[in-house]
Amino acid sequence: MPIPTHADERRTAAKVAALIFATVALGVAFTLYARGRWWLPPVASAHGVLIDRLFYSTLWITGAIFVLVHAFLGYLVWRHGARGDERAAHWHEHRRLELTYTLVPAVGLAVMVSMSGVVWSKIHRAPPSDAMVVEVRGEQFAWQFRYPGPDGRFGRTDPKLIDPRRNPWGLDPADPAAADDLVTRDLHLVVDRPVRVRVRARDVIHSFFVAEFRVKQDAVPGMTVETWFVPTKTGVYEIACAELCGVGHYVMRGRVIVEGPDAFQAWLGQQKPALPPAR
Ligand SMILES: [Cu+2]
Repeated sequence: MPIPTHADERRTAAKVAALIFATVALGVAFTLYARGRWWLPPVASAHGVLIDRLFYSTLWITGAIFVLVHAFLGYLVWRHGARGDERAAHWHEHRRLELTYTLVPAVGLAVMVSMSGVVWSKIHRAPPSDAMVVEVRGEQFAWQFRYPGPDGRFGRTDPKLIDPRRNPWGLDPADPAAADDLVTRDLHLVVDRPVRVRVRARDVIHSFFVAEFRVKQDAVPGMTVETWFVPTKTGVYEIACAELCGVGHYVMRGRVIVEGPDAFQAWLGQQKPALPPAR
């Protein structure tokens, strides 16, 4: 068998490179075609628009740098690796070069960090005073929701009072504010109305995630963590638990229904107080 020459090796390398490139390009094309959309699900909240803008600007900035750096690396390999007998230039202490490759990325990163800081502060500022409040509770392996009822106040709860059938939320009958609390299987929200979501967990850590709202908040046992957002599109969305929480994690879904104020009031009117009547 003849020993491959340098030219043979280069031809083989070029074929492998072309094959890898074609595989990646075909993979991306098929994925886009099968999904029918470019990437993220259509955004349906006010904060989501800010997050998407930040996401894409970060992607374009880092993506452009990634391509440029690798193109430069490729050029160097092509230019200086061809003959294989050149020695690389080598020196110590090049003040200007060192300052350049330290300061330019530092400034770029500082700009991106402050861009995310602006979005973060907008998302985490105090919610508007007219926001409605709802509680979300994760448990293995379902979601439940609690509305405060006409008095606008959530009643006291106690894990010791939890009865899976009669009192799944552990509402305390001794607290008058608990008498009108509503516990529901679906989360209903009003379009364009800010909502404060109090996220809780009954057993282990779960995560309240609605992709279209770009909202993701861990549900931690023993804590009530609040987050808020404004749903901007009517429709039905999926809550997917985003924290591996046990064998049934994959079926831990909930539904969010975003509707007009009239439909919401009509639905709310049909709900019955969760607390069992006193015996
Ligand atoms: Cu879960």
